[in-house]
Amino acid sequence: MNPSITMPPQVAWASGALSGAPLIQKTTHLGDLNNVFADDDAWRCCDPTLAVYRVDMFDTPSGEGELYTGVTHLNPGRVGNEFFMTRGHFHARREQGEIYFGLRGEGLLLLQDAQGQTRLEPVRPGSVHHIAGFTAHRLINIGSDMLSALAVWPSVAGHDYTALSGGFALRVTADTLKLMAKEVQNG
Ligand code: PAN
Ligand code: ZN
Repeated sequence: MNPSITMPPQVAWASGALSGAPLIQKTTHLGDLNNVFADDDAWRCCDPTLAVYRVDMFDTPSGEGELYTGVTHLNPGRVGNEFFMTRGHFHARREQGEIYFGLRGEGLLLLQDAQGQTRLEPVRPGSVHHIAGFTAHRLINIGSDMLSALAVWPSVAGHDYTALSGGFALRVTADTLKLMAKEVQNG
């Protein structure tokens, strides 16, 4: 009997481009990110039609046990002193985790647990990030090029954007990077 062969879809590791299967794409513009950046005056002065990030997802089945695969492409930029970032969320089903893989660019993954404790992981090509359940997550682009990261998550996880609509407990600006550099120097 001949083996049945199916060609899988592809991710181009260097760019994060997805191909070979139907996609769902969603672009988030600055105008969509009301109350996300700390400096509201700076946000109001920005062009609301400017694209901040785009998520490309394979259009795969949803339901218990199914996984989604998507790539976030986050543009470089700032609102005031704060770097461009995704809105960030807890999963609606809090126990559901997720894996991120850095593909290109230079960024940070901001993680915040249910008690409000935060930590940062550098996102670079090849980095692997295990986002445990009950952990809010946000990507931040601290470089001057596009940041792209691949994500795989349970389709049932859902997104809760309201729990942290008042903001994450940590904001990342150029000053934060200086402090981080000092910390690395001091070991
Ligand atoms: C990612 C995020 C993506 C966009 O696919 O949804 O980076 O970020 P926001 O959803 O916070 O706007 C993911 O974490 N999915 O669960
Ligand atoms: Zn998520």
